Amino acid sequence: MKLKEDINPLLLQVFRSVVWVYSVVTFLPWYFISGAGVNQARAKRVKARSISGLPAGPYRSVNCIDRLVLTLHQGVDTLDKVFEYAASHFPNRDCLGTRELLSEEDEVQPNGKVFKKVILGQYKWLTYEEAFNESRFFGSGLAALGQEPKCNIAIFCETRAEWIVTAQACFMYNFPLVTLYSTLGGPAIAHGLNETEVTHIITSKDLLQSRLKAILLDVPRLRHIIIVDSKPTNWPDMPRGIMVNSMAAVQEIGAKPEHSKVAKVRSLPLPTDIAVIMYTSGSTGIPKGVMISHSNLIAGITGMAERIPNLEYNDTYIGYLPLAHVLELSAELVCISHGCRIGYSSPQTLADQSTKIKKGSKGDTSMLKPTLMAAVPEIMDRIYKNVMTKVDEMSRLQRSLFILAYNYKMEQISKGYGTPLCDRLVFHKVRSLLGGNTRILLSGGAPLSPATQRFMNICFCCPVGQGYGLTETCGAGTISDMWDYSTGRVGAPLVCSDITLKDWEEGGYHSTDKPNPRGEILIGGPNVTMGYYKNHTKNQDDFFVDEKGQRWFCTGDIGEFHPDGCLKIIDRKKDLVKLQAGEYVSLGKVEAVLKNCPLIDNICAYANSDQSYVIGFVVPNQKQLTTLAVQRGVPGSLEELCNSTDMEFEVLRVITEAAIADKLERFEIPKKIRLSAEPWTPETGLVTDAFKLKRKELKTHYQDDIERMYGGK
Ligand SMILES: *[C@@H]1O[C@H](CO)[C@@H](O)[C@H](O)[C@H]1NC(C)=O
Ligand SMILES: *[C@@H]1O[C@H](CO)[C@@H](O)[C@H](O)[C@H]1NC(C)=O
Ligand SMILES: *[C@@H]1O[C@H](CO)[C@@H](O)[C@H](O)[C@H]1NC(C)=O
Ligand SMILES: *[C@@H]1O[C@H](CO)[C@@H](O)[C@H](O)[C@H]1NC(C)=O
Ligand SMILES: *[C@@H]1O[C@H](CO)[C@@H](O)[C@H](O)[C@H]1NC(C)=O
Ligand SMILES: CC(=O)N[C@H]1CO[C@H](CO)[C@@H](O)[C@@H]1O
Repeated sequence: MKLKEDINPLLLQVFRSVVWVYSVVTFLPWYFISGAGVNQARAKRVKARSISGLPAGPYRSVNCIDRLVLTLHQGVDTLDKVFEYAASHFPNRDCLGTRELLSEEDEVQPNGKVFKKVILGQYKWLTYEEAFNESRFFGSGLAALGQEPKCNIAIFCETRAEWIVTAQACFMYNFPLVTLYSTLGGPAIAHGLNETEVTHIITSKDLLQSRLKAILLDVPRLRHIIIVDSKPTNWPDMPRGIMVNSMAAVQEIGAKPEHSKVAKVRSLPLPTDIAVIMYTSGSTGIPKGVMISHSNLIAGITGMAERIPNLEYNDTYIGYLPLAHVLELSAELVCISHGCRIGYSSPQTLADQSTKIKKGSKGDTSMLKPTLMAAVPEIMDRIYKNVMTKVDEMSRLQRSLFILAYNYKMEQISKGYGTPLCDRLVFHKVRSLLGGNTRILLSGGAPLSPATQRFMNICFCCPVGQGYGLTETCGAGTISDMWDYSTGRVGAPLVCSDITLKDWEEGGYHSTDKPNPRGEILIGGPNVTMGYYKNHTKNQDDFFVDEKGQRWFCTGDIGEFHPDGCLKIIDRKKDLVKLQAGEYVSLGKVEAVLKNCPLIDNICAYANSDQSYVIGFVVPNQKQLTTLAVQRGVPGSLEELCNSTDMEFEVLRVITEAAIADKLERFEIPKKIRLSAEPWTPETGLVTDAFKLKRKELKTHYQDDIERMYGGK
């Protein structure tokens, strides 16, 4: 996708000449130094092959065609050994970093709302040895408080250094760690804590007060609450004698000689023991706990690490996604296994412009200058839209230059070339948004739109990898090759997993399809988890063991394998609806196409099988909608615009044009829509933490509108 703009022909001429002269002068030496030819070959090479020779697979990475790779370092087969390995190899290197809070203030906005703003100081680091000791003492302290090996323990906490210290303590002492997202609803959290029968929970002061306190009565077995960020204080109003301790106090207990002696005889975990029970919100129903063993996680991080070239102890990773998400947990464990630094952050303090950072002070990326970063598409989309707004505000000349450079670089990238001049002059400023040192960006959790992926690739001057994996497969599945500049694909299988396509008759996907084999994605290998906690029925539906003893998970996603062994996600089984006239509509496909439309921030397509057409709920892009309204002479606030039938008609017209241009079938195009002024966030309960649509909740939320759009009202 190109950025479009009427550009002054003279300027175009000047730009072309400058670039031409520069290219001629530098091309030959540069071609040999940068190895553009090699880059191109590397991008196009075959990355995975079907090991059976059949189009359905199993497909396996060419880097491990004989057998899957299970461990990172010889003999390191449990997570406590991974940390021990790192602590003995990199004892004095920085491990976990947290910024000091210098001051905090409430800032009143012009509209009367109050925002909390913070000024943060330098990163303060724990070395590997210090972090290891802290974990050891914390584990032995928990044991002294009555926590038994192989009995579950819960963590309900924001992403921060103490989270990883806790996790490592639990790995060492073989306490299976139950993780819960902080955005899950009260009943879902109570369900998880009650189902896993935990007696101890690690949390933060904030979450205890705002979320946990209200549900304590529904978790009858809970006895101990450990707060990571509080001085030892009294918590008088706890029900039925629940004990509250600070993490520091528990570590002090654990450091006492009589307790650390117990530590010597701790029961060591086996590779098959459960390391984590991870509750995933899922897009339907109650959350499910996925049982992940030590060997699962180790296979997963082995696969992930293989896709990050030159991963070294001198890399810096910025941790800010929820650690209760398998992508973030695996990424941080990968970093620890290689001795990298992890600096902690949060979505509200990430950049200088972030909402909680006081104007004029530095955001976390500026301070940390990370080299590695993971992101979910939602965050990348936000950056994309921010930068584009900035570009719109530039002077005409600056804007034209930016767009010229952008389109020029896109052309060069697709040929395997770099554009050092444009990088230095034009994209330098955008790149500094993330600190200026990023060498790899990894996106996972949901599909990243090709436009955003290309944009990040061009503006941040580093490869943008896309991964595909689920909690059930321990995050492992595929990650795209860093040299691969194509978009819209999720890459080849990791070295720890095999991927097979299974025919799906109703959806019309077969491994014999031309030009590429298609079908439901099954992921197999040592990374595939032990299944759902206490749900035998669902385990039998979703998991199976093949005749060779390999375990498989049926993902419900539909994929297609390209000739170079890369996978493209094209559909989802659950999202298929049969219309009244018998046509099948894939809601996911319709949404994926329409989301590329700049007017649309988010869309949920909906169809009833007893109706003949598709409808949609749309979150329009505020800026674009306002512009469109001005053009059409429709007055009103954002909410009024969203309620106006005139605007509904206008947006529908734009959507229909985009859909036809992208070759959707006539019956796939929404015939009616409902515009929503409120964006969908995990807090509204309409999308999951990974920003996947929760169709059931959306349906309930828009019930009245559905009836109206289908002519009931
Ligand atoms: C960590 O603990 C070991 C053994 O208790 C001790 O020798 C070492 O000095 C400690 N290291 C740090 C950095 O506190
Ligand atoms: C907690 O779990 C027990 C069974 O383990 C069940 O009987 C009880 O209803 C559950 N309580 C809540 C509040 O979910
Ligand atoms: C880390 O060190 C290696 C060599 O030791 C070097 O090639 C690499 O560029 C360094 N990476 C960073 C991010 O500084
Ligand atoms: C098992 O999972 C299925 C599907 O999500 C759900 O309907 C059922 O209630 C679950 N059973 C238990 C015991 O949690
Ligand atoms: C827009 O419509 C919604 C739902 O129909 C209603 O609750 C809201 O008050 C309306 N807002 C305006 C500004 O008309
Ligand atoms: C839980 C699980 O599936 N574990 C398997 C992991 O892989 C090894 C080797 O393939 C198997 O022996 C385990 O049973």
